[in-house]
Amino acid sequence: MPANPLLTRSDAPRPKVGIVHLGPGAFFRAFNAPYTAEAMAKSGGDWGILTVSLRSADIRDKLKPQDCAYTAVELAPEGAEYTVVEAIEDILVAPENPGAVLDAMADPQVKIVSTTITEKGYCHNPATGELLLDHPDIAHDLTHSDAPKSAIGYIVHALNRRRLAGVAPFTMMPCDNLPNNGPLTRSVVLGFARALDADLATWIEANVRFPATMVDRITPATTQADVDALTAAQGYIDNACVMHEPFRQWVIEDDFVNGDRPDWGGVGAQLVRDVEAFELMKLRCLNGTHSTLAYLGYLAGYETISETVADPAFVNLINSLWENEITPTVPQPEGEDLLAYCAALLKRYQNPSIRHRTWQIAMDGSQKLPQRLLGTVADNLAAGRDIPGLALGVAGWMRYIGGVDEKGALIEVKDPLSDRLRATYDSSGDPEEKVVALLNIKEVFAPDLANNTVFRRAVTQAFLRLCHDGARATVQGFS
Ligand code: CS2
Repeated sequence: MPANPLLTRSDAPRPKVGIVHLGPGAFFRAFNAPYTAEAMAKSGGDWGILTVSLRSADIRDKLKPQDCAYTAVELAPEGAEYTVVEAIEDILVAPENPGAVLDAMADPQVKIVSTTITEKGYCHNPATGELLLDHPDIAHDLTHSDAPKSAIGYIVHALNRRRLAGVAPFTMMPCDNLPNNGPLTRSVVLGFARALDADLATWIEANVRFPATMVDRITPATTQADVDALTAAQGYIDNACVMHEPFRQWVIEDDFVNGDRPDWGGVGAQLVRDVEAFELMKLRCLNGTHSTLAYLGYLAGYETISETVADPAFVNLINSLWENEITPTVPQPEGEDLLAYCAALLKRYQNPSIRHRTWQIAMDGSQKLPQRLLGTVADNLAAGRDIPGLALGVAGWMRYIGGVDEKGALIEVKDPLSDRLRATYDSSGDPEEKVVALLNIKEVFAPDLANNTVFRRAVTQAFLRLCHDGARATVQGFS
């Protein structure tokens, strides 16, 4: 049998590059790039994307042989749909050629820089949102303007090049799951700029736009089995393919330098004045229950989200979370119905075609918990409401980062603070002491929350049940 050919790009006309996107991961290729490809197909414009990997050459090595074309595979319960996406014009690996990245970001033709760099990519304190000036990459980038390591370093040094060249700035559009991601990005960018050059900071403050966004599409990591299944279905090899659910929602604050942006609104994105209510809804209703299912589901022995919600006890837990602890803290965004939104979330989680690993969602919990669970906790405590489900989710994270599962097997805990978390867990004595020690980690728990007796007691009781009865029995006993 002849070997299957590699995916080849069509001979469609190539637009100029108008967007530099930092973070070429699966979510960007399942979400941002398809929206932009559709917007160009509908309304034209030079919105070709140059994407940049800040670390690894892996995705570059998969995309370049295909001339940056790839397949987005939509996995619905009833079957798969395949779309070849051709919005990426080129890809760079920043450590190989930082100058080329800075040149591209400083090019007047580039109007937007966007990011999917995960929560940890902003080099901020998750509990306070402040830039970590002592972060090794930030410290490096403040004295290496020609070869940054961090996204923030690239953004500020590129803006400085535009300022010095008399070129208008780009719009800085974050697309990560962070609360008020526009203002947060503005805060860390200005924090870096002020440490570098006061005049630059003043220029950025006056001229750069940081539109907030809410992004939503469940996109599990691509496996070799996914690549092989695509080859079997389509007859070509595509090592850069991505798998995603049918649902997508993009809410964008319509605030761009000179109004320059693709016609995303023409292909389903919502351009609004204020994204905050949509962000809160999504971060708390989706990501909050996602993380709760991830930690407790993993400990209960479930590999994926769909397997976890096949257990009625876990469905009971997240329904109780939505009804009693999450939606009471979420103002209903314009045009949304929160109860319908949560019911739709459960259907999305139950999609058997989406193999979204609990282990993948469990990553980087120290960067995720504040906006996914702890803000919700704080709002409930302030309103005098109990938080049994949220406390169980936090306790599940604490048990998970202990690094040993309920069968005694090691858990590969991926987190920027993993060493410190594990050391804190191991060096503290009995379960009550472990909870207190972990609550004292200020990058995750703001002191006033860590010292709240209602919260501390609820997390301790949940943690003790997890340690004594295990996750499955604890969730089954939840009411
Ligand atoms: C997930 C998110 O991995 C995770 O932390 O909770 O990636 C989630 O799938 C997306 O936010 C859905 O839009």
